[in-house]
Amino acid sequence: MNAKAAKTQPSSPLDKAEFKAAIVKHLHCTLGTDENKANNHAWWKATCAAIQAQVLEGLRKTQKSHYFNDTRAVHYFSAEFLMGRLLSNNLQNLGLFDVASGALKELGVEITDIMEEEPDMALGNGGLGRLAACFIDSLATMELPAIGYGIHYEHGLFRQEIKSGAQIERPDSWRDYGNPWEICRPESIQEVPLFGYVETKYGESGRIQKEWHPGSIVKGIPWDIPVVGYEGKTVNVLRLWQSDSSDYFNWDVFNAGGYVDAQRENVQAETISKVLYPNDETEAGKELRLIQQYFFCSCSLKDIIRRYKRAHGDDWSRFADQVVIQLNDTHPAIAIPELMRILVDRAELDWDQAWGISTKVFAYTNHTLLPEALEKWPARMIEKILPRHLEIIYEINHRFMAEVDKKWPSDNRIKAKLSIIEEGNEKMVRMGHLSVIGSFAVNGVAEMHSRLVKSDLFPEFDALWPGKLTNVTNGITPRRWLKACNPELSKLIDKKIGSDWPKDLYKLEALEKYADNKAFQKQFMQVKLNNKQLLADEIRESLDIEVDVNAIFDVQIKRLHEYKRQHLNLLHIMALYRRLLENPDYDMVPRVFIFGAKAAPGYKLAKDIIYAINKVADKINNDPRVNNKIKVVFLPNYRVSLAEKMIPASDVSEQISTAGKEASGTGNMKLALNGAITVGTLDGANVEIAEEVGDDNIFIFGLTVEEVHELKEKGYKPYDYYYRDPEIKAVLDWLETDYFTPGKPGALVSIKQSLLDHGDQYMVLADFRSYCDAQIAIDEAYRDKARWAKMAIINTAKMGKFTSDRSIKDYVERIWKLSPCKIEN
Ligand code: 7GP
Repeated sequence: MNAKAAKTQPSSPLDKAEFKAAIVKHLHCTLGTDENKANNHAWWKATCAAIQAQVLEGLRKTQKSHYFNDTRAVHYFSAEFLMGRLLSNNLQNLGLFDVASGALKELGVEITDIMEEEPDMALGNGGLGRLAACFIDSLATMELPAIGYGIHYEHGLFRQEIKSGAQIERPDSWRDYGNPWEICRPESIQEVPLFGYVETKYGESGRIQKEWHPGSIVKGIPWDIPVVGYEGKTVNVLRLWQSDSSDYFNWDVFNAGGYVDAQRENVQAETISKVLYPNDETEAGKELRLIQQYFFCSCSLKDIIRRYKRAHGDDWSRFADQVVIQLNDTHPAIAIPELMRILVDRAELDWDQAWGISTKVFAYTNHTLLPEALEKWPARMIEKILPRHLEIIYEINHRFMAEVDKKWPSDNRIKAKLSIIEEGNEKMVRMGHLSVIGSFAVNGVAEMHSRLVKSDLFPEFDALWPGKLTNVTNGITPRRWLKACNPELSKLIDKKIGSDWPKDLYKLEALEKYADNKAFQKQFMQVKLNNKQLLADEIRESLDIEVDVNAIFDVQIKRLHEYKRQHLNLLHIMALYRRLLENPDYDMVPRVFIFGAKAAPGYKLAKDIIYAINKVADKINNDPRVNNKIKVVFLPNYRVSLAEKMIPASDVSEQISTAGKEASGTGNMKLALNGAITVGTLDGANVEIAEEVGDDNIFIFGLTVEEVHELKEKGYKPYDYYYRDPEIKAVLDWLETDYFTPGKPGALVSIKQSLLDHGDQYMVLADFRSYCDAQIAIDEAYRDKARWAKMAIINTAKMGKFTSDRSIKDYVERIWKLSPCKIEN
């Protein structure tokens, strides 16, 4: 190949001149505009198109290599993928960020400006969805054959506006002006049956045959988002299904006369993938949600089987060697009876053979112990939408009950407890039980959580199948959560210890020996200060609030939920405010309390807490007596791209859930990686973070899980704390006045009621004093600049364990048994 031909190879990394030419070409030929007319949006699109050309070449090679090597692959089934923006991440992973930014600069465009044009892909609620996004980044980086399967929601998580302090939900329209990263694949459309009835037939051999006559059929259209691994070798895909009406008319049902009624069950096909349910850790229980779950599982399974058959025809004996499916919580659990249906009714395998395959294919991750999040579907609803699946679930349960009977003969209590079917007024199907029974491995997401999954949630399952329940501690991708979001710190680290840490995060430990080094401390804290300045600018622009960058930036960012206890943070802020009013000389380091949180639209108290934070903020921020010692900032519309700005600028990371309630947390890892010090309970992955950084470099407070249990047993009485601690009483009573809501007394009273009259389920008052003490310790530590810098550096240095590459390595070695596949040119 001559030199010129080599240059035009789209897969060879572009230099600046070529990149410039590519952007201009796309401006002209893809967007039909030119350099003089283009606005930032057009520049953004042209830049994405220039990158996408490279990415697609990588994708083609990856798919070819996987096909020719006939690789075993993991299929990550998740109703949520919270991807955020892709431009900066793809550039970083391709090693093209500086080239692109230089090329754009020569064209008179700032890359940071056009990055702001990209809408977040907010196809998830919170932790579970973002974890899926970090995992597919790691899978591609580690050159592992993997596909993410999910739903192509037309509207992602709602956009949050704050009006007079209250949350308003607005539709999210991330695709209104097109998404430059996705490719539609009409050649891989699938059809999904719904409703109808099941016919029982008797075959020649006397074998009972079941035939499902669906009442309606919808179409699943796949959209592929390329997932670029770090250093750009493997490009996997995230395949998201969009629903549409099918061209297919169901004569079968029509002709069945009496069942013409089934036709009326028709859901509007397009509505299936219209919106993401905005509930985080609460089960929605809505028919459309079950249909969404079945829709994407059915499309994905058929897609997997189509690919398998291309290589192996009708020989099912190798299916479980080639395919492993990870269920991201129970949302995709309906895939278990769906695969059974395909194997038994369609492929005509006998039940035991089919079950043998199926239980080697599925593995299940549990993400929460909260009872309100454990999915249960009315049997009646499943029967209506998926009549054949209900039969299969009953059959699975019937055989499982026999196994239980062998282990615990004639023990009806245990049978009732373990059954997939919960008997009661209304028969319910427990998706968690179905998932445990249908999977070969079940994992929790942090050591402590997995221990509680075994001891509290599924103890009998653990006894029945020792070793099936296990732990894989969560992780985060350091490519997005340090390299891309904190370029200044990344460059400082590169200079100090070399640049291979993004693929081997334990390398950061080499920073530890500089933790006491004055010069390095100064550089490290200067980067923090610069990041704080950027966030301060953002706060001024979006809220017109001035914050002092020398104050402690104290950050709590996560979904709004009582168990996460944003209101504990708020009560402490009110207590500080009160101390300042009583004693203007009250000695404290100035602090900016920063919140970001969305509340589920139907979660009244969560919305009340947002309102309270905003009302308290208004008052404090405008009270001259506070003398700028406290500022309270609620940044609206918390999302991935906002997290990327807040995390590098944080000094203190609030991880203050009631012990035993936060399965893992992953924001805790992101903040510590960027040098924020955690104030936290011994909950979720905080426990492991404390182990890594050491007790001197974290502020732990509050009841332990055991103490929470004991206190519950003995009878927790929140009023005792109210009467015994005058500060608690004062701040709670304050909520009842109209001090923060002039003219509207009682507007904040629901918070007080939840903590006193409704029993303070999450033990906010029990932990209040110990939390205040931890905050005083933070204040003291911050005054000692060298001590604080050292703590911050050690936090960054000790986050090696929390790379999602380590989580994926654990999954691969212990559950998935995958091997990497080198990508050939
Ligand atoms: C979250 C957990 O609350 C969080 O602790 C964990 O870090 C994260 O999953 C990833 O494992 N759970 C959810 O986001 C969720 O929606 C309900 O759980 C099924």
